[in-house]
Amino acid sequence: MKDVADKIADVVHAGPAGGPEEGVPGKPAIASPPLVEPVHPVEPLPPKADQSGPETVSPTGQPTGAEQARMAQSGAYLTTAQGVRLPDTDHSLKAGPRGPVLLQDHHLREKLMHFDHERIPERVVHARGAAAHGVFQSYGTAQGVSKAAFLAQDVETPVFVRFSTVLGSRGSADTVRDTRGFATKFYTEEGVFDLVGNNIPVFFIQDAIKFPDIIHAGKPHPDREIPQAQSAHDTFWDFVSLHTEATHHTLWNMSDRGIPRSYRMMEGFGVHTFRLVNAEGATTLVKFHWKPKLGVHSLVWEEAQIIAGVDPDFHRRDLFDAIESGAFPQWELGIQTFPDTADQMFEGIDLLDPTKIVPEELAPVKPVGLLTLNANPSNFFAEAEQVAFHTGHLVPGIDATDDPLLAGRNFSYLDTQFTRLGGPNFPQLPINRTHAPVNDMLRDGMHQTAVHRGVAPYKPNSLDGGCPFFAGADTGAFIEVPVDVPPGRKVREAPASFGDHFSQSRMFWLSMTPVEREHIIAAYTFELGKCYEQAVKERTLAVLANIDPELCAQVAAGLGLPVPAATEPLADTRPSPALSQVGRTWPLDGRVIGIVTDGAVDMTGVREVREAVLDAGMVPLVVAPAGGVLAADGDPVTVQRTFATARSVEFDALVFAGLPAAGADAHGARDAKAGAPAPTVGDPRVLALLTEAYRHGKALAGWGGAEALFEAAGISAEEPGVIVTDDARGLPQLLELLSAHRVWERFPAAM
Ligand code: HDD
Repeated sequence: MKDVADKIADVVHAGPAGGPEEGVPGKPAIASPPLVEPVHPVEPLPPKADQSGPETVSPTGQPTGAEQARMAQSGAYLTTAQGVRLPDTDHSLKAGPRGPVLLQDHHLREKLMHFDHERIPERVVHARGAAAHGVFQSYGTAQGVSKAAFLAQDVETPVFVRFSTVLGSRGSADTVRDTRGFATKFYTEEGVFDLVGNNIPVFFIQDAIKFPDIIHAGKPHPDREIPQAQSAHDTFWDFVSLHTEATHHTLWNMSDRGIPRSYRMMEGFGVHTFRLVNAEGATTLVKFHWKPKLGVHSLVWEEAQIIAGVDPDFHRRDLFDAIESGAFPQWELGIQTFPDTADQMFEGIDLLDPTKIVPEELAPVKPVGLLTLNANPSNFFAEAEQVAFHTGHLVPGIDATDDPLLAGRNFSYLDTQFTRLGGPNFPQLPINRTHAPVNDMLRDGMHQTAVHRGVAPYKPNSLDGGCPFFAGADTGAFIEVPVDVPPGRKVREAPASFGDHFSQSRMFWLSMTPVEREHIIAAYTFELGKCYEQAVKERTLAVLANIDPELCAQVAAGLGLPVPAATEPLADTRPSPALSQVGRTWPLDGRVIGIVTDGAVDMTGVREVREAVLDAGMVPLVVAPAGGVLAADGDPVTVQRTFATARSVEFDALVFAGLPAAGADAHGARDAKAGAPAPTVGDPRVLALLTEAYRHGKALAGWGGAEALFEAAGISAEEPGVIVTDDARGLPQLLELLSAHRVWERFPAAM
């Protein structure tokens, strides 16, 4: 593990202060271009990346593999789109150096034309995201319930996963309070299967016809187009307080789940109930879960807000760095299974209602395979932007149910790609292309890149010898499972069971530990505190009264409003402990430890801590008064952050490594010789690091002047989560603290 963590330390930046190690390892240095191109360059060798193999063409006539790569980029000369070599791209063609630009400059025209059209519409929701390639290794444990080939024992399936926020635009911050998307494309041997889920197991609405309403309410106000990527505004709360089936999802958003620590530390849920079909044709209802190996962890709200400013790409960077360094994130895919009964209920829970979960205590999640993300996109646009997910992309053995939300999604995802990707041929884009042979009889259309053969793209035909042929009835997809459709009349109504909007909200609330409840109260108080409309706040309080009187009273107190009475009797429900994120311990891989040093006093101690952090599979970042390499006494230590560039939110714990005790030159005094800020405990930036980390429940350790520093910040060395030692030996205790994610005892002081 040390190697991996060591690499993360390098990738997680040399950072702005970086010394000689700056840059991303593994990436060759890019030499500055010569000012004058040689007149007769030797014929260039093929690009290094070119893995020339046999020229292959897919069944739809599209080039694949090396041929596909060659189409994107080949040769060493700059050319036009038509492949004509160019001697100059810096000057437009003019009638003399000071003369007018000539219309005949095709290169100018083509270059600007293409640039002018570089952008495509961003996704109408989930526009902001990050993605990675990986592999899914099945355990075979789902074989009894599904005949899907990728779920058979020990099958390896390539995957592409895109994580996202929902509300913000493409350039918005990662750490906003929002639901996160967790969409997985499995390139199975039987065709593409997309599991298009979220990090929250329920949804705001029960019927897809309400999707435009909830999204219009959550997006910025139509007049001012603010706020960006936020739910803390009137239109959102107006809608969810009037439309109480959104209560459960909203409560999850207001909990710590709305601000994940990392994409790597999020659960994922398929949300809907799906139907599995096994080789014998027997059916089972199922809910899909992704369980992260690193556990489920969150930011605290102040941290999330600060990060949105200091590193808006926090989650994107975290995913990229982890994968780049070899610390591949992993999730187990799990299933909860339920008998496929006529009423599609389980223990009184309506399985077709996407605002409901089935507690894991009632139906355990059985692991069926392991997802490992092991490669970053090589081109963000081509892959993360052009990937097109669809809940209707199903393979034999997995089928949809009559969940009305799912039915609408199956319609909507196909539709949205026409606008976003410009026509019906988006499945031909490399990232969307199935790894199974395609012979679909779909023809022509905008951006058709395949050169189809044959003369009879219809069935039945004799002119192409009847080709393509049908799959056997037991092997093909979209063979309808012969389940009964309940008799009824055409109505615009929901079943009575969909009318229960509060019982599971109460279950979620009761399942939270005290510190998680405090966070929820603080979140509602913050969000509603940002609203202007009194009626909206009051109506939301009335909703909260139906979840829990304490929750309602506390939020009302924060808003300075009276506490309304509940309009419904409180649900008699039991908690589901599996919903809480607090109380367990987790692996430490990839955690980031800041080692704050003055660069002089105890470099041996700094080295020891750094080594120990690496040994534990974590990432040490050395924070010093100025950048460069510290080599006072022996092996050099590279500085990754300076007092000017470090911010506490980047670290999971801080070690104050032998800083000198408070001295005469406190508060920004300067070391005359080095010209660097004096590294005393009085430096306000060090104090800010410490106090923020403390407020956010992070473990703190140190020796030397650390105790004095803690005292200066009003932190007693006796408090939980504070370790003061004589030298660098306090680390084992620190690791123990870290495995619980935060020093939970420190809340509610921190929010
Ligand atoms: Fe959706 C994107 C997840 C309901 C319509 N959705 C989108 C993405 C995720 C989800 C993860 C991003 C995919 C990507 O990374 O490209 N959506 C969900 C979940 C839902 C849900 C878990 C409820 C259980 N969605 C939902 C409904 C509708 C849509 C009810 C419309 C009726 N969703 C879309 C969309 C998007 C989309 C407009 C935007 C971009 C895209 O599809 O490709 O069609």
